[in-house]
Amino acid sequence: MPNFISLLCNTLIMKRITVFLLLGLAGYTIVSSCKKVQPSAPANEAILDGPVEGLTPAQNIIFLRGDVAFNDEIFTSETGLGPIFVATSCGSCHAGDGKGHPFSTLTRFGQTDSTGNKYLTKGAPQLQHRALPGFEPEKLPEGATFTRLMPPANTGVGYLEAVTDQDLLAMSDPTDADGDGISGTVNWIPIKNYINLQDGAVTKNGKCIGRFGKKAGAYNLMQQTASAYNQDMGISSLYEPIDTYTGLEIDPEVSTQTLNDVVFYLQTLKAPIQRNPTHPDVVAGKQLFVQADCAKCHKPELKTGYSPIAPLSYQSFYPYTDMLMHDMGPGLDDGYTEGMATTAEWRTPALWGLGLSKNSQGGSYFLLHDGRAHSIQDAIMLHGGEATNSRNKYNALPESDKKKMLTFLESL
Ligand code: HEC
Ligand code: HEC
Ligand SMILES: [Ca+2]
Ligand SMILES: [Ca+2]
Ligand SMILES: [Ca+2]
Repeated sequence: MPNFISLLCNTLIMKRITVFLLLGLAGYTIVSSCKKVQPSAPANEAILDGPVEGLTPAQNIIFLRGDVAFNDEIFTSETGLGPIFVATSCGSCHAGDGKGHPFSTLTRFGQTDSTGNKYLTKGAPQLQHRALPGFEPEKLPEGATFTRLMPPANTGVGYLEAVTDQDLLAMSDPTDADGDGISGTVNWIPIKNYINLQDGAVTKNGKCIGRFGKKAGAYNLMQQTASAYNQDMGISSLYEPIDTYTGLEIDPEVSTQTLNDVVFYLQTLKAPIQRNPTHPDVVAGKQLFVQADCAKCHKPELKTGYSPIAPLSYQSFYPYTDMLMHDMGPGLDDGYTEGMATTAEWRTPALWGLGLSKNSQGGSYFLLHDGRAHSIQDAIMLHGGEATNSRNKYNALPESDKKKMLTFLESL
């Protein structure tokens, strides 16, 4: 066992060094804390990556394989990259499994008419702005609306995947029946043939409930992963076999085994751990957060249903999201639709890990879907639409209470 832990710690150290070289900050402290605590687990609440507790030794090995594929495998033309692409590895956008940086955003474009996204023949929805030598990268077509998406953190996504459809539907209130001005909805997306629907999944006219991505456009982590390989790196798989350049089906450039390993890795990434949860300002700040109706969308506690991975099965966890889409008003409307999601609708992001997010963002915050908010307070003040009342409640607080709420949010 100690051998395994030092292997794990070494892997983490290697990865930290990559992040360190990449963004310059935070990496070193984490590397040194990892050294200090060897051979026991690395300083858990200061970092976002690392597995959930309770995996079997065999599962830990799959986790490590997935970790290497996610963070260390950099694609080249020899291994199938492109010919058009956005980035060369998952980890280059999701460094240390934390949020991305403005350098690693991706662009989606095109507005909808009666035929769907009217720029589909021009490469919509995702822009591949890089290309191998000899190939033409894509350009934004004139007149197309577009959005720049900041890579989200990936920690704890296995818990979010294991929430039941019934629970999501129970939280949604599409017609605002309770009259509180908040009407979270689910995004119904077409069922892909390779998607394993969860036990008791709710479907409607060949559609299932999306839950990953900024507009809840992907059903589960396999769909998110297979489409990221395909759309972000130009890597085909058994599940997403279409070459993004020619539009033709090609042989897999990544194995199904690797897809499974990466999905398992994502599923078993631990949930971020709150720091200083009992500090009086944190406790008071959480109360203010609830009083300002933030918790109506950023739900503090959710539960998982059955999961074949024992540590994820029937668990309470604390993500601060309802995983539903909300109309956030004209300020956050960027004219881009996705599935049933309208231009101003965004899925409530989880707030767990918020205080740690700047560590992977070069020391500054880049919040909201496109990273436009440079502090937690800026992010709150840009809430509109269904969150207008809640924002106004925050804004009406005395400075000392605002500070307590921000201290609470930083602790997440
Ligand atoms: C070019 C940068 C980039 C690359 C490369 C990339 N991602 Fe992402 N990732 C994003 C962005 C941006 C989003 C939000 C996408 C959306 O809204 O649909 C995202 C979303 C996700 C999510 C959903 C998280 C959530 O909370 O909804 C997962 C999981 C994920 N990526 C995994 C991967 C994996 C696995 C790979 C490699 C196969 C990968 N990503 C490669 C940028 C990237
Ligand atoms: C109506 C639902 C709703 C309410 C109420 C709400 N939020 Fe949000 N919140 C969202 C959505 C949706 C986003 C993402 C918007 C985007 O990306 O453009 C968001 C984003 C955020 C972010 C940025 C997170 C990130 O990772 O980028 C923070 C911080 C935040 N909210 C805090 C709060 C606080 C504090 C309150 C109460 C004052 C609050 N929210 C009330 C739905 C809501
Ligand atoms: Ca390819
Ligand atoms: Ca494209
Ligand atoms: Ca309501």
